[in-house]
Amino acid sequence: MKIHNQDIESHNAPRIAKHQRAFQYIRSEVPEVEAVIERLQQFQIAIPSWALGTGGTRFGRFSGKGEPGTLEQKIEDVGLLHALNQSSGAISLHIPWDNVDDATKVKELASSLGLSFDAVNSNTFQDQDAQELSYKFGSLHHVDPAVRKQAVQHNIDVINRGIELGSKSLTVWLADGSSFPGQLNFREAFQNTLSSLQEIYAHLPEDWKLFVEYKAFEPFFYSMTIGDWGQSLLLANKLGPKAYTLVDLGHHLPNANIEQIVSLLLMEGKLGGFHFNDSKYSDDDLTAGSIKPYQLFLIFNELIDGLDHLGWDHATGLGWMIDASHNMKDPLVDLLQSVEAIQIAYAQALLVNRSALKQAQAKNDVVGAQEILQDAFRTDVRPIVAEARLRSGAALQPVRMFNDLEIRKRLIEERGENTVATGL
Ligand SMILES: [Mn+2]
Repeated sequence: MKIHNQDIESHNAPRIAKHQRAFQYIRSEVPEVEAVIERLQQFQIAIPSWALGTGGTRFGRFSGKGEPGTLEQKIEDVGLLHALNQSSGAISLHIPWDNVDDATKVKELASSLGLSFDAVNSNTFQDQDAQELSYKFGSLHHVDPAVRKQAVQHNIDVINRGIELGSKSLTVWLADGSSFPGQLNFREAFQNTLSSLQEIYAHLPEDWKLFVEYKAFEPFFYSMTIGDWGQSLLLANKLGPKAYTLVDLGHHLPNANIEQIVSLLLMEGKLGGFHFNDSKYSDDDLTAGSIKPYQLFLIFNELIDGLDHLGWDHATGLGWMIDASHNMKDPLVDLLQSVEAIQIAYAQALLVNRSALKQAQAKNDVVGAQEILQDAFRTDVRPIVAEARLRSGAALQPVRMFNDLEIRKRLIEERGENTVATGL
């Protein structure tokens, strides 16, 4: 199915007067509102292809209906999100879950929906049917050079696929680690990983980036070979200028100060990619902003400060992506909620009075500094975010429009009840 401009207009028309009242008020309160709207319109958040179907847990998967069964249908789903919010203008593919048979056709479909291809993701955390050697004991860090070679070749194949699609980055997340003391020699595992990544790095085109993602635990419980930002940064520094650390919000131990990590990675010019989700305990992969919205705001506060310090563009300086798993809600609705939560946190962080904050810090004015941050966080910026959507030709209330148009019902009619999206 497709959403037409006329659908958007019919949704917006009865809501416009109420929106204008709310927007007029916030405009009178926030002098920089036009600059914030412009930033919001430019800010696009990539949607991962694996988040469009129902995710499972270790205990089961309760499949949704009308899931996208093919890559084309996944692209169409992201097209629906983008039509509703005009802020989801990119899709991130996962190889081999997404089989690209005809790159030209796939590219044409994406661009007809206003979408580009974000980072491509390799997968050496599962064994595939036709695969010769197993990744049970790891991939790029494996003790057997033949397994490492196979995993390196897979990443090179993914880069080549990405080149055909117009991607500009490769994300490597490794499930390499150990579950019992003594299982691994840490130093050798790290050095094997480094030399494997060096081979992959050598195949990166000039204008590409390599994102090294880390994760504190899972699937292994004693050690992860790239377990934290220090290990990722060490690899990125040794690899060279095209390699960066990728921060996934769910990949830290509980209560880690992620905003400080972000700040220091940007200080080094080594933060490259960002995965949004939220969690109560660890890698819960919940809707962005659903559990700790203040943390999300504080992270954006540091992202903006760091990006501005480097002179990097907010929209293009980092690869922004949602990395979540939806096993309770309709995945498309969950993604709409995540995008909106990210935009709200970003808009609030744009409102922080940075010169006043600097002055407060210079005077050790602890109360003043806290007040400045909380004043921005407690500003209801939803009418600003809605105005940005309105000006971009999107829906004033994307979730409401999704429900009113009965989009899921129509997708089930098109695709049937039993389609299952590839992924976890
Ligand atoms: Mn991730």
